[in-house]
Amino acid sequence: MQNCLSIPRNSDYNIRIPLFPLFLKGEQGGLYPFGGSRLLPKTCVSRLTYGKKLNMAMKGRKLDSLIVKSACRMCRRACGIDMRLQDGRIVEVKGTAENPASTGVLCPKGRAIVDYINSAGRIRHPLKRNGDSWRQIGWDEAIDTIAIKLERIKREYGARAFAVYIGESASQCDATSIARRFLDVYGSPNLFTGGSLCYRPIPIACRLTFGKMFIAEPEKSRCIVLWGINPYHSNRQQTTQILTARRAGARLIVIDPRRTLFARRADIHIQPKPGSDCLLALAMLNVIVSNELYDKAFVKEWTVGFDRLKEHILAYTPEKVEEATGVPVDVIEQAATVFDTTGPASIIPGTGLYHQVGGLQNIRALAILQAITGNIDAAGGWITPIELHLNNLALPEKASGRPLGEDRYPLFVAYGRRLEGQAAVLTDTLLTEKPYPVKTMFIAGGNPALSWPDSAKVTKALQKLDFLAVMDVRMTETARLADIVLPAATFAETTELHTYSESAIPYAILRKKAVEIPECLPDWKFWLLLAERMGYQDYCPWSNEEEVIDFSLKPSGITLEDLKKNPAGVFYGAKQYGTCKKTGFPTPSGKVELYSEKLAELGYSPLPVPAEVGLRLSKQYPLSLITGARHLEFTHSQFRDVAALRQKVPEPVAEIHPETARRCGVGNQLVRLETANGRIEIKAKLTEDIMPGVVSIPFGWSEPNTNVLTDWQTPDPISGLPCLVGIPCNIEALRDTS
Ligand SMILES: Nc1nc2c(c(=O)[nH]1)N[C@H]1C(S)=C(S)[C@@H](COP(=O)(O)OP(=O)(O)OC[C@H]3O[C@@H](n4cnc5c(=O)[nH]c(N)nc54)[C@H](O)[C@@H]3O)O[C@H]1N2
Ligand SMILES: Nc1nc2c(c(=O)[nH]1)N[C@H]1C(S)=C(S)[C@@H](COP(=O)(O)OP(=O)(O)OC[C@H]3O[C@@H](n4cnc5c(=O)[nH]c(N)nc54)[C@H](O)[C@@H]3O)O[C@H]1N2
Ligand code: SF4
Ligand SMILES: [Mo]
Repeated sequence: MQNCLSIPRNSDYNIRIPLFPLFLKGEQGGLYPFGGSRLLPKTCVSRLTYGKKLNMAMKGRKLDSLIVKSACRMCRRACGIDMRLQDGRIVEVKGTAENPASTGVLCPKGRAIVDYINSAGRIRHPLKRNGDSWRQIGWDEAIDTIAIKLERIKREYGARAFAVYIGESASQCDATSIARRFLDVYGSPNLFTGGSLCYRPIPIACRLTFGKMFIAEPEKSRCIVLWGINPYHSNRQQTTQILTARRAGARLIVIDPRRTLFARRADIHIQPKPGSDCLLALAMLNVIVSNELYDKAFVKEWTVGFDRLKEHILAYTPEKVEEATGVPVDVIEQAATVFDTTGPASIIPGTGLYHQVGGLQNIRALAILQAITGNIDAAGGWITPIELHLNNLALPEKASGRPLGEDRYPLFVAYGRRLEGQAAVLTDTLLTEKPYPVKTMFIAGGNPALSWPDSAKVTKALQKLDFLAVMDVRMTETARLADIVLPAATFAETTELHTYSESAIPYAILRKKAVEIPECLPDWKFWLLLAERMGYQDYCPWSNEEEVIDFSLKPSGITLEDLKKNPAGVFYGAKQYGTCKKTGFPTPSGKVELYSEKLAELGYSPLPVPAEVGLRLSKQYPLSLITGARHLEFTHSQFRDVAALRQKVPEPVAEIHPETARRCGVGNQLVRLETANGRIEIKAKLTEDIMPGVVSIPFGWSEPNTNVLTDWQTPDPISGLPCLVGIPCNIEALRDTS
């Protein structure tokens, strides 16, 4: 391991950022800076000793410009932040210049942290349902009530009748593994996370193909393909990397039915019909293979199943997929050739791809594209994320049996270090009590009443529970259904460990407690309190966050002290290229598995095939609906109550091409949008930035709630992720609001 406390000498991370910040016009208007204005310093050792200063502040001493260096958690990117404290309050937040992932830049959400922390909507006390209203209670009573319920449920129905869902937000702060530990002791296998709807097809497809995870390294690519992803809104750090590569001359291909900001600046913008991407990828493979453009040496030495792949893709010529994808033959040929001949190249896939029926096969197709062009385990292609080796807070033994969903989605359930349920089956289980009753749930860091497909059904299912406890920072649509609501601390009110393993930067930082709201507790604290009340303290031996972090860090080679001494974070390793070519790929064959025996064994197609229900428009529902386009200003259902952000995006709109609008008889006005699952009313916005025949709506708004229109009945058959794009719909005019 490298010396972890300074930037490696041959620094990959010492990226020169342009002197003048680059401004981009946002898709919803407004100018946002991208890129900092400085050279990253050689060392991350900060001038401030965090612990000492914070202790002084906590003792109430006035410190005029106390800066706490931490990492933002308004989304999962963890940009470095300098929080300025005055009189025990955060008064200003700026980007940390020396953070290598964010280089001193914050997005609008990060710049609104002060408003978020202090927002009027914060829950500040535990609440207990009292008919239609809430009664303020103390933590003792809340924990007591939950403990008594859990004891009774276990007696009457068995421990597996208790399920826990940890959504995207709390999964970023280790609440998942502490909850796992609690469930192990209690005896229930039914832990679910946001992974049920998010991202997981990518690591699963990588593991099937390469035996392990790979991620793109766009900053060193000569050709970047943004496929079903819109990083300008969803990943600010990646945006900077792409722009850096672009400035150095990288080619850019965007594959998206919408003309996103990057699409406008791309060399090639392909607009496939939603849900047709697998066909498109197979046709690109066809062009590359039939023109013998692939990396012959790599294919020969490092792959298995190439002959079968070759035979399989014969049927998918550009001519044959032209109609189904809507992409002209010459465009497919051009994209395939540019991708293949402009190495190193990296495809970055997003929700537009894995929120399809067939999402996992889509990612497999892209993994194969990367592999046969030799863009695996190589700089600027897909590279190995450098994980920090940490202790898992969950108990090591698999104590509590098989979770729900294992029979249908075995690859999903078995993906992690511990088994995890697939929530795709949970709503039905709650309603039907099959295969067995689940009577009690605890939900933290997620808002499934709004973020899971088929909201009407989810709401009914959550209402049917004997008991529901929700922990959140604000009163959400899900919390409103609960019997007990617990006030969560935000990331500025607790200390937690963050590592940047997803961003190819081997960097770790402590998110730090800067302020305190007396009754708002961090998630880990809730689990420890509950464990203590239930007599499980021997299994949960920690009493504060530092002990928890210390335990996690034990095998890593860095210590809590290192992190405290370096409040802007530390490097813990160096990027690696070409290691698999030395040691072999960790698959059964030791090679890249273009043909997957594992998929064949489980009864799935061993080579990527398009989903049968991919394109299923009808006379009744002639348009294709894509849901979920991210707003730069919000994270899923959060921050609509933060005024500075809401001002920028006051309301949701349905994007529709003027030609389609004309055909449907609608203008810029209120419309009714309907799918087989439900209908909503929303304002239409006519724009040429979307392909004809497609309607795009965001999600996370309570009014209208997009997930009234979606369902979890036809998920991806391998991963269980819901289909949230390419949904047949129709649109009709309501009254005129223009
Ligand atoms: N600001 C902000 N950032 C976020 C989040 C947030 O809520 N807000 N959420 C975070 C999370 S958890 C996630 S999962 C990521 C998601 O990040 P992204 O994947 O970037 O999410 P989207 O903005 O929905 O971008 C998906 C793109 O796919 C396109 N698309 C839709 N259907 C299809 C299709 O059939 N084929 C193709 N090729 N493209 C299609 C859409 O037009 C859209 O531009 O963002 C993360 N970052
Ligand atoms: N139609 C449609 N539906 C989708 C998607 C889509 O594209 N289209 N995307 C899907 C995807 S990719 C995802 S990831 C999910 C996201 O869905 P969710 O995981 O439900 O995400 P959020 O709405 O951000 O809910 C997070 C909640 O956690 C709370 N919170 C924040 N910090 C903390 C904390 O430290 N502790 C606790 N206890 N709570 C905290 C927030 O206030 C918020 O209420 O939605 C999915 N649903
Ligand atoms: S991208 Fe924005 S919200 Fe996400 S961590 Fe960075 S500053 Fe915070
Ligand atoms: Mo997600």
